Amino acid sequence: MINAEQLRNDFPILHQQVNGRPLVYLDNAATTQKPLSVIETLDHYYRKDNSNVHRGLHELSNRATEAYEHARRRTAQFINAASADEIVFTRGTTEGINLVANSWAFDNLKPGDEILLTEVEHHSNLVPWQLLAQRKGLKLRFVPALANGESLDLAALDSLLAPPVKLFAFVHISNTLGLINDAKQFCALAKSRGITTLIDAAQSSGHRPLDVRDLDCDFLVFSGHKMAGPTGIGILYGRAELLEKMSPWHGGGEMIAAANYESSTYKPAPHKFEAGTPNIADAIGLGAAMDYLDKIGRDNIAKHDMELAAYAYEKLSQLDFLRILGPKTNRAGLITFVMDGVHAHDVVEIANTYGVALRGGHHCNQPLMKKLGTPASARASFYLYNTKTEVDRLAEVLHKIKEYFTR
Ligand code: C6P
Repeated sequence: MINAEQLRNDFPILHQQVNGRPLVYLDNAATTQKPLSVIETLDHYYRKDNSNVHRGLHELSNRATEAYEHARRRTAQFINAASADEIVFTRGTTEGINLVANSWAFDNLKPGDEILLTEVEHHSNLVPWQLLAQRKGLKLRFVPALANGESLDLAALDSLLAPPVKLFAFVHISNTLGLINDAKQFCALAKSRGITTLIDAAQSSGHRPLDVRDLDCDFLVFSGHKMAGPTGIGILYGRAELLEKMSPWHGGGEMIAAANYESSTYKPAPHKFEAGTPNIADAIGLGAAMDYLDKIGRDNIAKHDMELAAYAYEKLSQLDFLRILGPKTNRAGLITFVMDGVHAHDVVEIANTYGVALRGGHHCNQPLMKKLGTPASARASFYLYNTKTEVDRLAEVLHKIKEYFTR
């Protein structure tokens, strides 16, 4: 099991006071903090190896290229992809989804085709499909969320997963509800009906084991910064047969085999999707984050997250002035709530005066918030360095906030 108190020593940022109190960082679904090993990897890269990749014939360029390609192989191993050629470096989850929309989906979907999403998607797994639907005459359909966001309507999913749906793109773990979708079952069902799948793993990649061959998905995307890695780097996994046939999305240097004035030919995947100088340092930093997480064990991280979430649910459900959104059990490491008569932004601002970092707003889930009948909510999200004592602090602070507003 995880010793969170001990792991906190790996995260220098946690050891500070905010507004005169020890920082309680509970905004991990937005971005996690970075361990020393990641910070030192970035520092080492810029001090010793910094150079451009894939072009130089000099020592530093060779080192940078080797470290960058090592990070790609490390990622393949991290998610059990069949080959490093199935790993495309992106800026993050959002860019990965836009790449699939503008390449695979643009090329393969025709007017009248449908894309199935769910009602709990983050805007980054909604807006790219809306943009594409407008350009191509496609229709979007949605698997409904059941009352209070406790689950998806699985019976509806079964009937919606049928022609003319060509793509099912869904979130693995909801960033607002803590709802965990059975991604393996969803992919199996889609595959049995000839439907391509994309998993948004932004909230799961650093929190539990991920095995793309076991999930049997076609595409999977995630962001480095939500899993102890740097910002500005993310991963698109694509099944080799699909990536090989896909057109490039961005054009430029690095991705061509040969260029002429009229037309060009492209390198094979994944390089044809990485136009321009890539984010070399942060890809290498992401590899270091994967090493860090695997040293702890992603099974252990998942258990720790879920234990904290269950503890927080139990504590916060005793506060009769809160409405908690999402499932009662089997909840991923976050808890989102609405306080009677107090706007979520006020909750977050006052919590900050006690050193507690929460997130408030619509969490880039505006349609879901509207469906749940609230414009905004406050969220506490956990990671491997959070403790039950911090959850206790959160509960105390919520009490104080309620008292303040009822005075
Ligand atoms: N959610 C949150 O506070 P990017 O910004 O590309 O790294 O990740 C986008 C994204 C996609 N899917 C899910 C499920 C997500 O949670 C996020 C990011 C953050 O909840 C920022 S809005």
